[in-house]
Amino acid sequence: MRRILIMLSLIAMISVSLAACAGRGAERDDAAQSGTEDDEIVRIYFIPKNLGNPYFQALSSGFYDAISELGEEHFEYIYTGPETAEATSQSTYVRAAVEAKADAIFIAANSNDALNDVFDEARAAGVRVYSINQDIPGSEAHRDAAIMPVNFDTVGAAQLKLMAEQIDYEGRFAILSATADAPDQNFWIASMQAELANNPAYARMELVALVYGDDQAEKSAAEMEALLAEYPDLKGVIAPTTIGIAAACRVVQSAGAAGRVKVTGLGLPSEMAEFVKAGVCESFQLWNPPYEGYIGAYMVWAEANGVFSPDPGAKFSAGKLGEYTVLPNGQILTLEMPMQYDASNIDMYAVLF
Ligand code: RAM
Repeated sequence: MRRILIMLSLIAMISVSLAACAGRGAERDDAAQSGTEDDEIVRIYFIPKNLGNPYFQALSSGFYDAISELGEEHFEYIYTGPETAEATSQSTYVRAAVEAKADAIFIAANSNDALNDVFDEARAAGVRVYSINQDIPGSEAHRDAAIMPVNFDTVGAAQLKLMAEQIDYEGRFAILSATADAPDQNFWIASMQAELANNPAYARMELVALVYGDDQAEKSAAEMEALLAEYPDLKGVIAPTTIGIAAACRVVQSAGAAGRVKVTGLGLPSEMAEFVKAGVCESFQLWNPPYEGYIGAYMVWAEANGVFSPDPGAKFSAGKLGEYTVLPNGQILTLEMPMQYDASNIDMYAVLF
């Protein structure tokens, strides 16, 4: 490698021009301005749904782990994205990554299809576009592959079962989601609705509301407060979003409704530990967000070394996690099923993510 360029601080780019960024992000500006692009540096961009969500910071930490194992001098890693998660809010960030000569863009898209043209432009410019944290159902032809946290077909049923167990398979419940366009949320919610309609075990449960907190803590809390006010007999809430579940727990706790209104969903153990210990949340699920970034960095490294291209059946080695294979649908599954957390294991995971 001719040149050493390390980008390993937690960089939150707040300007599309890449001019304003924190800490060692300044190194990136110097390199861009000096025009000393180095083709041997593997340049990875990760664009989350929005900044300020600890879930995506956890995912991002996996990129750092892999990069430090593989040799920081070989990589430039940029974590950049919009402040809010509207459907098209990421397009300018994708374009900026292409401008900056990214080798690979990992993106947790805010829409199933709003970015298709931008992805096509990026790929036409020779940049790999990888979905991460989720796929873009119906638009798979516009990305190269997708790193999935788990097999998404398992999530809706697992979440509904968890809710059912907590409310004894009976009563009214609601779903508190993220944004209305979120591909991952909508996929899981559709599975929950199908399961609810078709599985007789849930015949005595009624889904009374589906509300959106936009993955913003305040809006999520306001939606949760409205649910409590509107449905005094509400037995539970599924919030399949880490921001949503924590906000819902906080509201239920301050309303003195812990135990009466069960909260479950997908949460970060580090944020949920206090609520599990206070009895506000019995159990919830997630997976291992850092693994996704870790696998992503190894995948790009394998391609840079000429031993991988993202085609169905292709395999690559992801360090301590072993070998992964691209499935026929272009997905790579980090794990098969969600993991479950409760008082018995929360401390162990809370220190990790
Ligand atoms: C939130 C985001 C993310 C989802 C997790 C579970 O942080 O909505 O997309 O995967 O929750």
